[in-house]
Amino acid sequence: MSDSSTMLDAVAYVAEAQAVLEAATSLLSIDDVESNFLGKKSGLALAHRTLGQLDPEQRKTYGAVLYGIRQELEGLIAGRREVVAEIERSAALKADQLDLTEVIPGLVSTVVRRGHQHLISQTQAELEDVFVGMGFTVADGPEVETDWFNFEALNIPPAHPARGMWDTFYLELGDPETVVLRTHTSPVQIHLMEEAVAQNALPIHAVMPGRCFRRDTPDARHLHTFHQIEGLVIDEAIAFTDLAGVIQTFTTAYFGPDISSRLRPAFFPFTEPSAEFEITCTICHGGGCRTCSQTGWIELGGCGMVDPAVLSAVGIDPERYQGFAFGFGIDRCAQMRHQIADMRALVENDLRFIEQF
Ligand code: FA5
Repeated sequence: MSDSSTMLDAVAYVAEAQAVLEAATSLLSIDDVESNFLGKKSGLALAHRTLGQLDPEQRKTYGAVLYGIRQELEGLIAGRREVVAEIERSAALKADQLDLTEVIPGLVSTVVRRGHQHLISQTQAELEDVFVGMGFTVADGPEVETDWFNFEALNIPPAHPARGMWDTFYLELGDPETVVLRTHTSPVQIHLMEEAVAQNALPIHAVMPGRCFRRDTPDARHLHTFHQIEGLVIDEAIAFTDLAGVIQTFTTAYFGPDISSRLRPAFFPFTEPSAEFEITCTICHGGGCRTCSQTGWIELGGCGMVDPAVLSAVGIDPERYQGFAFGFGIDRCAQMRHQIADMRALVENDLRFIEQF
């Protein structure tokens, strides 16, 4: 083959390969282009096979041309491979993408609902906040008490008629001590005073919230398991006016300035003088209703000056120290603040009620 017209047209061959390459959009089709233009059966391979028929000078020149074509095509093919590989990789990534905002069938109705603290816990926390704001600390005490803490140390000896004020759950644990579910938070006063005496840590300004138990028949204002917040101040030169001032400040802070309150003389064996603390019934605004037994008033708690006999029983000198104490119903406070006509709603676990607060 000495006729140059039968020789491969390098420019046309490369141009054709280039056009086909540009149309190739997958790595597989680039493999085909490679095989068609550089493979054993390609025009380039055929041209190679004719080299032997050329004279040495032509062979050298034509050989260089064929080598040039191969070099150029290999470069073009490698470049196109990189481009197409990148396109294929992005397409694969896109196809694998997980749209987390998509609604997964079957989970559509599973709405995760958030709970919140029960109204009684919220109320306890708010009452604690009010008293902490007035300089009180918060203390805790046991729910199961000996007769001594729940009654005797509070000036209520066995068989004293005042025991009838509290219908008590007795635990049958046998002698030597009578054990009860505490009927009020007042026994925590005794624990605090004993600790303060032992640690020489008087004065005391503390509130003590917690659960109490009585064999009361549940009604609009009573539960058998309820909550009180006890208050105790033991210091020098304490007078009844200090107690009245604390109660007035508490009432305004918790119920707002518009609520009417009053102290009525009462009897508690552990305070002297004693009083009951009442506010206008928020259900009927004083007009009289079933909740307040038509009186227009709701009793929130008892209070008074700590009886010197109680101070002596725990080893505090009543000549030097005086004090006042109070005990309010937490459930009652919640009931009046949120105008709940029947206290039993607080423990019936009706979600429609619970979700209101
Ligand atoms: C006492 O329990 C005295 N320990 C209070 C006290 C403390 C007086 C310190 C003096 C000094 P009383 O039994 O009245 O008192 O109860 C106080 C408050 O607890 C009541 O006014 C009421 O708000 C709440 N309470 C009493 N019994 C129940 C009950 N069964 N259910 C819901 N709340 C109750």
